[in-house]
Amino acid sequence: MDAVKSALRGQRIETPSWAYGNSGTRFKVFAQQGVPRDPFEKLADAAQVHAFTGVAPTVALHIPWDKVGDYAALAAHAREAGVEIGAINSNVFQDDDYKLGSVTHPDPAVRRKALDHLLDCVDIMDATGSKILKLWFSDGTNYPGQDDIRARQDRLAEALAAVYDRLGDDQRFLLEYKLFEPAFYTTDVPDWGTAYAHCLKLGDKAQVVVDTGHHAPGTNIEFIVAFLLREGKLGGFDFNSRFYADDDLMVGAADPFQLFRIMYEVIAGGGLGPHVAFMLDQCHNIEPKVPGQIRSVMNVQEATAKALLVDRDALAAAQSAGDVLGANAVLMDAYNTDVRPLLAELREEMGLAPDPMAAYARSGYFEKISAARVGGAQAGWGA
Ligand code: PSV
Ligand code: MN
Repeated sequence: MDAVKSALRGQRIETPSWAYGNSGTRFKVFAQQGVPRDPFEKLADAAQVHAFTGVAPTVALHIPWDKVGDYAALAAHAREAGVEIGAINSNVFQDDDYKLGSVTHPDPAVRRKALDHLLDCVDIMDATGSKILKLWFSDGTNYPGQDDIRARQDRLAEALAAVYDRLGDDQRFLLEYKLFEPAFYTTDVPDWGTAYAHCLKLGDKAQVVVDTGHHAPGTNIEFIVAFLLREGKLGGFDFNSRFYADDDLMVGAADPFQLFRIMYEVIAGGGLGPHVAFMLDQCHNIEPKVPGQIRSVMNVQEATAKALLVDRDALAAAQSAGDVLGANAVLMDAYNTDVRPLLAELREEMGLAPDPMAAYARSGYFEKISAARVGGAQAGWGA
């Protein structure tokens, strides 16, 4: 039990700055009370999630949504609030120039513009101390014949190599794949295999990030996790939950069993450590933001705790004996364990309240920001 607790105490879960702003769907973005007006206020909210959970000490930025004049000052502000800047997420999907793609666009001038943005993001990493650049490209085509599939791969490879060469020794990039959307016919990085192949060519500082919402229904994500970890190419996760496509719901909400299976593979593959970044990429359309993040962090902790409880010796014995039902029972025993008392105890040992949701509600923070953050433009997904 001590080993389980120590692993849970050391776990780090990164929250995304964009989760604290208003969000919605293409149909409606819903405004909420107390929403941050700038990146500084987003960091203040993220610091609350860390204060109540004790395991969310870093915050991912999205550029240009979190553009500021002085990134060193932003990093200093984060530290004062009790958190640090985590991954820098590039954004080459919201400019009119990118209608036909960014780094894979047929026009070299647009490709140059996109690459310059990615290189700027590395400058921001230098200024903030961030070690991870997250690359997701909306690039693809909508119609057969629209562009040359192979040429687009060449352009992608060229851009990735240029970014790779710019990285410092202790920096890395994580390439994110997504099955479809916004392109519908071809996507230039549609799956883990494509991301893996590009990263493999480049070297150790290029790894794959698994966004749990970016697969076809029924995909065995834990297999992908096991494979990438074995190859040293699992750089991190964008955790969220989905019922249909890229729903961006709270991680573990739709399918906690899947999250458990993923965490089991992470642990079995030795991935529960700083070399795999556990990031949340989700938006809270209808639920309040800070508690939404706290709940997600707790969901990841619960799945991790259950996965840590798997009796690995009993499992290995059942597996080597060909005991199909016995092996499955070992896994299910761990999954069916109520780990909430264990986590409550751990939090008390860490000097935290046993129930972070209740403690946050009692803290009065929401009432405070609702009263203080009046006027100005609320931050939102895409702004
Ligand atoms: C794309 O769907 C994505 O998962 C990428 O990580 C983006 O940066 C993020 O969503 C924006 O929420
Ligand atoms: Mn993502």
